[in-house]
Amino acid sequence: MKEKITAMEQEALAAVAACADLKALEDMRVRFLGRKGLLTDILRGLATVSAEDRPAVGQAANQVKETITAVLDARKALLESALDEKQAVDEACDWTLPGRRAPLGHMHVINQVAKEIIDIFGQMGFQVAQGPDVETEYYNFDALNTPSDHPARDSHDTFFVKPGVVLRTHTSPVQIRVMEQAKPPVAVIIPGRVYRVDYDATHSPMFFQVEGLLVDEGVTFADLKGTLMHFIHTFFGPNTQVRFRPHFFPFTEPSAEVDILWTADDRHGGGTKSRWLEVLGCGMVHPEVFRNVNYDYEKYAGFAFGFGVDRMAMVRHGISSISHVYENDLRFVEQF
Ligand code: 2U9
Repeated sequence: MKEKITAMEQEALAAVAACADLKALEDMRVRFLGRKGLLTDILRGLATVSAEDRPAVGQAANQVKETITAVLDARKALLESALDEKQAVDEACDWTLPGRRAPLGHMHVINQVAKEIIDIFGQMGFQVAQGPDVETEYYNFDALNTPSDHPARDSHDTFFVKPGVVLRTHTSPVQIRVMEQAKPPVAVIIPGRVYRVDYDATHSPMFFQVEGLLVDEGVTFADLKGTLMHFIHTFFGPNTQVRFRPHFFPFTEPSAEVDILWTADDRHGGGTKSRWLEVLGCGMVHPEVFRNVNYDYEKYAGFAFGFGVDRMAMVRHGISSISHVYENDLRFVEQF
């Protein structure tokens, strides 16, 4: 009898441990402890045990009942907590929700406009050239016929890295480098960052410029005018009115500034207003500049021009403050 009880205990412990879910566990409870279960069978057989042995056998049977009840309860708690965990995970995630798309970036408005400008001049045969942002005073000023007492050289206008070395204030030093390397004909366009000690609604200490240079035999101011008119009419529209105003630059002679008649969008219903806006500077390359790069100024002539890409972008898109352009607030940047 006692052996039967021990065998059943062993069987029950193994069976309970193997239960993978609550249903299987309940089946085992019925099988071992139920009214028609194995333990009940054993207790019925108690009547055949001698009166002498009966207390010990009965006690063993009770002991086994307690043991099996305990392992059933423990197993039940374990299976229930695993179930809770799975349910919690299932509820925390709504697997039916649509996925979130990663935001896609795009070219910054300044790069968009710079690319557009480069493409227009590229169509006319200009090649892109580039050079260093940190320049010597020679390339930034001297070679460009800028007198040593010119106000632009002042530390109030130019960032000095150390004596004789500056952050370039225009991309013009690149044209000097190009002419040192190549003989005419030369037709280059130079996009790049430039730096000036200047900071207000329309000026940023760092901004983007595009400059151009064309040198060949027999180049005249008419070539300059035709090239820039074509650019302006392509960039701002074919009916844009243009005027050339005499100006002064140390590196060009004669020099001019170019204005366009700009009609702002009538966003506030107050009627449209047109006004002249300065958009670029230009001129015929100064003979002194040619002398500095060993170009024969009796044989060759050239024109040059320059403008701020930021300014072009601001006019085109009606941007009121240049700081918007460089703060990279996504609410602004995403509009273009
Ligand atoms: C060489 C010879 C001549 C480049 C030129 C301008 C006129 C000009 C300014 C416009 C607004 C720069 O962005 S801005 O501040 N530039 O007006 N730039 S002619 O002339 C050169 C360049 C290189 C060798």
